Amino acid sequence: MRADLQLLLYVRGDVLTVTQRDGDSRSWWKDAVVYQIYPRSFNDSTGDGVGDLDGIYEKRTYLDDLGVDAVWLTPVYDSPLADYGYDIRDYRRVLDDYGTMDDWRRVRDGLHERDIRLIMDLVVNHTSDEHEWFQQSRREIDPYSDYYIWREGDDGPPNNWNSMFGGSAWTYDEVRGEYFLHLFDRKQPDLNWENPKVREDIYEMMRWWLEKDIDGFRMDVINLLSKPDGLPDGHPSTVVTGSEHFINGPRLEEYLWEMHDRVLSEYEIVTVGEMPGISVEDARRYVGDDGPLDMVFHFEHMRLDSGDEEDDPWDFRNWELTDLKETFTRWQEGLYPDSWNALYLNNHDQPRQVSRFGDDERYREESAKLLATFLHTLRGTPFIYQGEEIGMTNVPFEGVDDLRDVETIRYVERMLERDDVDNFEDISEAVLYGSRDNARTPMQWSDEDNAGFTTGDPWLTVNPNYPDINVEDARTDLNSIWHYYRQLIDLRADHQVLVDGQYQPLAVDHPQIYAYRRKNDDEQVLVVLNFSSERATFTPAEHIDATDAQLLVANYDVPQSVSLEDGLWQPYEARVYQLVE
Ligand code: TEU
Repeated sequence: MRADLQLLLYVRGDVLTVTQRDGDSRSWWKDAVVYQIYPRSFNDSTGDGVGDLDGIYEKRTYLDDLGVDAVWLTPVYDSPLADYGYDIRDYRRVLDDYGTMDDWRRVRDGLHERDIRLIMDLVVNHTSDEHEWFQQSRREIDPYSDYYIWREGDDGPPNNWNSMFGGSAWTYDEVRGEYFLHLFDRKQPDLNWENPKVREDIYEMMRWWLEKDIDGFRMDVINLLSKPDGLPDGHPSTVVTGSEHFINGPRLEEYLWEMHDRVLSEYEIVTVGEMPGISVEDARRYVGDDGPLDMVFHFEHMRLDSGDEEDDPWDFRNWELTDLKETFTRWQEGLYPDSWNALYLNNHDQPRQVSRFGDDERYREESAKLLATFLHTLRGTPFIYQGEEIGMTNVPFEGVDDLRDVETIRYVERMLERDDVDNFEDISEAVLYGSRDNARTPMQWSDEDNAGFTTGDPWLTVNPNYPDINVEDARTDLNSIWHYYRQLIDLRADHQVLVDGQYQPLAVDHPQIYAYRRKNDDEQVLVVLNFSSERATFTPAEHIDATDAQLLVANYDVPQSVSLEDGLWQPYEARVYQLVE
């Protein structure tokens, strides 16, 4: 809906409030909790083993019951599925596997009727090589000849850039007799944003969706759009060679402002930029009250467990709590007060959060709740990834045949070419930990066959732990992770300080406890999280006066009378207190 038609008029008693996007510090998306749906694995309504739009429609009440305010739908567009939808063949069509545009409209309306907004994925750094533009471009048919980044290369690829999925970022196209750039898979050629016609076509496509009354865009790798003149070689020792040139490239800010002025500013929507490799300083230029976009997904906490091996992106090590604190603190402080964080601990590209930052065995329930407490008590907008609300875990895939994700498969292929790797077993530990497929196995609805996701053969194996971890059980058990998420969503709605209060870290050097205070003019809240499987001691009194603190939420059964001064914290214990001044 056009912003100028949508000056929202609320009549509350005799008070008339007018809210508008610009200059409105209380935008809806700041108060929102967003739920991310990976449609292929959410719910299959037809029995073909693949999730679909009708499947999402069937679960609209589920989303409402959980209490989320918006859904981010990862790509449902027509695609040959080389990267499961991040390779778009037709921007204005949904994938046949998922249904029709009418099914999409039903999902939208089903959500809107329940006051749940719909955020669509915008993938405009690249298209599929099966997109009509690329098909014309490789044949040098105008106006599409320069829609992609083509270069001659008699002696091999035009520069040393790597793809984010490993290997050269260039592939030779027999039809055109030139190389094209692809920062992701070879089936995902990068669009040439230097070409004003490309930009105009993209803006038109965005308007087409916005006129369908969607509520926002999550913008895929939006900080990779601009590539520098001359495409200079990258420093060979960077993790992804060339990334210093294509991350936040020279014209990025200009493109984002153009997109803002020509399209986004016309609508009452939210925009979330996914920005790999972004620093907090750079993020401030792109998101916030004075930036072209509203909020940012950064990746710094996703790298805390990365090892030092430059030629192995999945060289993992243990992450340290002090690093986690340092990273979150830098982003919490760095985006205060004018910019806004998109908060997440996992998504469709990352391992399951309870397996990565918690303990997915002995303390699965406790640590899943602790992570949930963390997510909902930071400044920013929490994003819940499907299955997180029941504590879904990483998956014991049995071999390469179980895997579907292009990044994982390319990684396995590359590693097997190395002399020091003989077979899959040599790298299975890293793959089982890091593969994106961990997050993509079907949603576990019940203990029925295939976790109630499908009556057919699921496209990706179901995690064998579904008889114990599923929505049906979680909803029956009032102490479950699911009910805890509901509680946290309500808590955030009731305490404005949790949304936008200032963040102040406490006890920064404590090796087990992550504690912080949130504060605004009216309220103060104390959050204490024991991020370890051992008991811990921590007395807030050393830092703040907690004498009359009121317990708001806890993941252990603690009586209200337990004094904070006892200072003893159980494994993965999380408590949130309201401080009385
Ligand atoms: O992801 C961007 C991205 O940086 C990923 O490559 C991520 O770092 C990696 O997968 C971690 O293992 C976005 C989408 O979310 C992802 O699904 C797509 O594959 C990618 O862009 C290309 O569109």
